[in-house]
Amino acid sequence: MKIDAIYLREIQMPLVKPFQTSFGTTTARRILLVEIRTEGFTGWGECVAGEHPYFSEECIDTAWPIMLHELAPALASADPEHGGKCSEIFRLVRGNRMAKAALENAVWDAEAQMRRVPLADLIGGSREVIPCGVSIGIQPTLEQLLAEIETELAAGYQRIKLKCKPGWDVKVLEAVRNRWPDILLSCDANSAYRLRDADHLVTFDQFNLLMIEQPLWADDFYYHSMLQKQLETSICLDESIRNRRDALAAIEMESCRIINIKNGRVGGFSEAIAVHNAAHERGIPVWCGGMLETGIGRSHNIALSSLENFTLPGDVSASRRYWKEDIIEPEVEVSPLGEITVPNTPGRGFEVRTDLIEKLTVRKEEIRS
Ligand code: OSB
Ligand code: MG
Repeated sequence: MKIDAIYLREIQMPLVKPFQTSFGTTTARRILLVEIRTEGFTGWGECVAGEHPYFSEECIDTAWPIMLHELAPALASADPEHGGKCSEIFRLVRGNRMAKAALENAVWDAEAQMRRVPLADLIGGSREVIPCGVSIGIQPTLEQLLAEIETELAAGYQRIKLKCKPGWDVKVLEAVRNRWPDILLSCDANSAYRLRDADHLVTFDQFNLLMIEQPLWADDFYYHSMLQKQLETSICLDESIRNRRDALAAIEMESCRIINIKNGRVGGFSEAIAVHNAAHERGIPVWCGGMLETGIGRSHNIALSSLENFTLPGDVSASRRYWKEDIIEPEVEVSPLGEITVPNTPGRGFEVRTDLIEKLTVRKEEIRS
């Protein structure tokens, strides 16, 4: 494809309600969007890096210059044949996977439009609907958490994931399990524990959790494998899995029994598909994680979740849980069965609301070949 121009922009959007994890609270998102103009089509990508480098080393203020000075110029002069070529084009830039993913995914988005196929089909997806869960942040009180869970279950969501940390874990899980003995329930620590907490984490086994996500260090497989030996509950790795080789190492070492795949965390669709395939071949189920995305990232997550081995409900949920007004049309909706329908129209399957994006834009750059 001949790339005419790449636009980078930052938009700012307040969340409907604050989202608290073990590493902090987010009340408004600063989001870096990519727009690639090519042969009459416009591909969109979203950089999922956070406002701070807390989830990973990347944040929006590191992704911006890397994209502006390194990745976007390389891409604009390379005219890639398809999305799968991007990793080669970005080869010299080490790391910065969220920045790379935003550009690569915009190429896949444009390519799907050009070929007149749904993005899900282009990446090899087969599901018509995807099962959805929700990730619920740490709340000011237990009562507020229970009310929130009640709302999400009534909306149909198939799995409840609770953010946890020392001091917001056993008592909370106990109260939730007592109230809802049969729901699919999991927790996500975002690296809040240490191996010395193993005896404490073993007590989570009594709550029949689907998984405990990323209990230990973000860069670790070894100690997770030691912890997994002590737990009945399956460990799911999120932060630790950066690419296919990491997935293979984690599976081989039995550091986890489930993998969370995030497009941004692994560097885009190509590597996400590679992680998916590696896990699939080894009988390890995967699900699609979320990073408080706008509709653009969300539409890409929906396409990714259509791959066969995404058997567990993901964190891909309705636009209205995050935004008063999303930047796509229609907004992402979840059925009363807790499912999202994978679009069957060419491209990402959602229109981008460019007028609204223009209003939300706080900075913008153009890159030409
Ligand atoms: O660890 O999955 C995570 C949000 C921001 C950073 C990390 C994570 C999350 C979530 C929210 O859990 C998922 C979502 O609803 O988008
Ligand atoms: Mg997580």
